[in-house]
Order: sequence, then structure tokens, then C-alpha cells
Amino acid sequence: MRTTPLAAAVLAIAAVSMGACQQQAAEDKGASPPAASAAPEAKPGMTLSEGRLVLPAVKGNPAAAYFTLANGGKGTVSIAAVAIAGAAKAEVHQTVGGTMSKVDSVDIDPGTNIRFEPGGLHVMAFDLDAGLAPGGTAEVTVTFADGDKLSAPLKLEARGAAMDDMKGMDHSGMNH
Ligand SMILES: [Cu+2]
Repeated sequence: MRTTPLAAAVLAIAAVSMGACQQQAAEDKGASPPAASAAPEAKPGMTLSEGRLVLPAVKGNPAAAYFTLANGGKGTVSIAAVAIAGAAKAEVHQTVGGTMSKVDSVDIDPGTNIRFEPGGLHVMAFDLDAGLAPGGTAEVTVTFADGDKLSAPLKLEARGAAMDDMKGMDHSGMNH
């Protein structure tokens, strides 16, 4: 029975320190100003809307993603890369005169927006996950040249008549 008061005291001290730690942590949380990296997937000033990913009619073919990216910030931003959840690889392409080519970067001036749309800029998604089906969503993440990122959902759609202009597209000649 000699150890009982000591054990009780140790427990009491432990309880007090835990309480103090938790309180300290809570205070730290409330007092800290939001760090620049607090929301790495939501670059300030940038908005991605009307996102959709048009799934291929033939399994194994690439999908095409379209969206509007608006720059509400003060400086020009540059898209460095795009990734789509459920696709092993994604590339920014531009269709000019019926020919697609890979685009390494896209600049968006402040106060303007860029539309990724059929027949123009689009994101091609390769090696699609079998789980991607019309009616669902997939997350797109845009990485900018400064390392900031922006994520937003893409609505999954079946390929329809609007995609006919993409018929017969050939990705084999794109080496640049
Ligand atoms: Cu393409």
C-alpha cells in the first residue's frame, strides 16, 4: 500500500501536464496566423470551374478534361502541370487546325480566364482507372510554376456528340 499515494500523485501530475499540453496546443492553433502553405491545393485568387472529364467511348483510349481557370489575383500565373486522380498521366494539349500538340506551359494574365474546351486547349488523361464512370467525379490538380496547386472536381461524362471533333485524334506524333 506504500506505493498507492505515489502512484496517485504521478497520475495526478500526468493528468495535469496532459491538460496543460492540450490547452497549449489549442492556444497555438488559434493564435497562429494562416501560413502561406496552409492551403496548398487552393492557390489564392485562382478558381477552377465547369470541370468535366469526358471518358473515351473505347476503353484504353485517353479521356479529355475541360474547365475554366480564372485568375483573380494580381500577377500572371503559369500552369506547369495538370494531374487527374484516376489517370496515370495527364498532359496539356492544344488543338490548332485539327492537329493536337503538347503544351508545356499556359500563362493566365490577372483578371482573365482561360477556357479548356473541345477544339482548343484541353487536358488529355491517359491510362484511366477502371473505376472512372459517367456520373462520378475525379479530382484535377493544377500545379503552377511557383509550386502552388489548385484542386477541383471534374464531372465524369460519357463521350457524346460534342466530342466528334476529337475523332481520329492521333497522339503518336507528339514528341515535343
Ligand atoms: Cu489531346
